[in-house]
Amino acid sequence: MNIEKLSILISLLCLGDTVNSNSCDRQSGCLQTRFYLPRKTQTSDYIRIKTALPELHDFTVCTRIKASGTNRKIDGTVISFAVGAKSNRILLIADNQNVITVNINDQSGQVTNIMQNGVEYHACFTRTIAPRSVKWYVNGVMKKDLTSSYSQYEPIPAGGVFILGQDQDASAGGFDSTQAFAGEFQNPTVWSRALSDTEISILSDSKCSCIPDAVVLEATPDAVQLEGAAALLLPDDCF
Ligand SMILES: [Ca+2]
Repeated sequence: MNIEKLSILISLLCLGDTVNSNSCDRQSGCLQTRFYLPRKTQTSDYIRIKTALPELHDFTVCTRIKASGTNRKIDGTVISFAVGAKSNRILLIADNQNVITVNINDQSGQVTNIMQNGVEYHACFTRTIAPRSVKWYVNGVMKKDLTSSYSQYEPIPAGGVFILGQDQDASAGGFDSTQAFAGEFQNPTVWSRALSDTEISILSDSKCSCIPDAVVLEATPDAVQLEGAAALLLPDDCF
């Protein structure tokens, strides 16, 4: 383990509380959350996170996903964030041709999909405006630099509708059953800054690790609206 990683881990230890072993869970950004969408081709099933996001310049989006589709690779919409008339402000979607698209402000970057159905992955992407950068990570490792895929790096406006499991073609609607996602999400989180490679590696290494600095969206029970057959599951044990 390198020194930077060790120092971040030490700063995140939940010291000083011997009464409640779950004290870390109450810290912003540390709650373990887990959701399940059972059906692949239903537009009625999704998870909406009602938190109003601030205007985003730099940001990071991470989630654990374990898809239960029938293709070899995962397909469907992981995250869809619409603001106003633009429904692809932030969109993470896998198609059935082994391509994952990372849409930011209606512009798309594409990566080859290495994520198989039935296997759990930690997936993240980061965006910074100055310098311009978009990076795609799987299981704590940067897999593709998507910076040149985007010709404009404008802020993402505040507000919006954040949904897991369906692709919005209109605000909170316009879903397409072929773009639905079936499977599990854990710890979906948005930060208003780009996490470092080391921080993303720490998040991937353990479900119970957390990077609370600059969290602007997380799936706390009060923020989550379950639609259709979407279900809240008990979190996995930490590893
Ligand atoms: Ca669509």
